[in-house]
Amino acid sequence: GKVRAPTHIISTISDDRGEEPCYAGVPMSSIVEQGYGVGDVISLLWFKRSLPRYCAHFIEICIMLCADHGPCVSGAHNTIVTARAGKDLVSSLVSGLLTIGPRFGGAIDDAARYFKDAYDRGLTPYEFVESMKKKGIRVPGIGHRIKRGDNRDKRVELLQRFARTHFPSVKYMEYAVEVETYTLSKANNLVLNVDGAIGSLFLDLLAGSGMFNKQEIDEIVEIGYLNGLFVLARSIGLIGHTFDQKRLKQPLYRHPWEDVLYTK
Ligand code: Q5B
Repeated sequence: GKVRAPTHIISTISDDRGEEPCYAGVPMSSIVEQGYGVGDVISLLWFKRSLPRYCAHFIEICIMLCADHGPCVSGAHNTIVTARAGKDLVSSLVSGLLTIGPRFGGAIDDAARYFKDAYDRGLTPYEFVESMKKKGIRVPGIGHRIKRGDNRDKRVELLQRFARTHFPSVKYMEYAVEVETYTLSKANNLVLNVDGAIGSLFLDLLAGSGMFNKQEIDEIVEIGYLNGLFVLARSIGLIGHTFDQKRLKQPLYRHPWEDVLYTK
């Protein structure tokens, strides 16, 4: 019989060999003609399955909410400086993307990991936060540079409102809110931030949609899919900042001496 030469790559999410590309087995004509959205495409290519409409809609809301947060945040700042140095679109984009990490935008996976572990082990918010403090770890998903207890992040409220209306259960998000109540009693800047809201709500999506078994949920949380939402979303804004600087013909950026403390 025929002997198949060993392959060098295994791929399970898409197939371009036929008349039309397929994402997780769904042909492009169905995706276009049946009105799939970006959330559905992410469901197919990241989770390898079609998710219920409210899940795909939630993913789309995350993408829209995180697409940009002004020129002053780390990512946009890097992108603007790079574009003004005359670099191309991809260089400007990746220089912004490279700032995404544990402090800025890339705390979603760790928020999901720590909130899940704490909730599943039945820790009270006090026990959770104080155990993190003892270990010298900042609670991922908590804290913001400009948002405060008396100036909450509207994006978080919008995500919470959507989930309370459409999700079968929001137990992880409610736990994150209890954690926030405790952290806010310690300091006014320790709000539940957009990373923490997405991290906790995605746990609710995974646990409540009936589309994932326990092993799959653990694998998604362990691998860390969720920072991908911020990376994907913020790319939209960073590309916009690149075009903006080019359109405005902005010169090379040089930081003003007055804003640097030169000291020995
Ligand atoms: N403290 C976000 O810090 C920030 C604490 C904490 C316990 C915490 C900080 C943090 C976890 C990572 C996280 C996502 C670095 C943020 C985002 C997207 C964005 C961005 C934008 C967008 C801010 C003051 C005192 C200190 C600290 C204590 C702070 N956070 N304790 N757990 N989580 N959070 N990142 O303001 O006693 O004085 O030493 O790392 O979730 O990135 O818009 O900008 O869309 O672009 O620099 O929204 O919270 O505060 O460092 O001066 O700390 O609070 O230990 O205590 P700050 P610091 P003490 S959303």
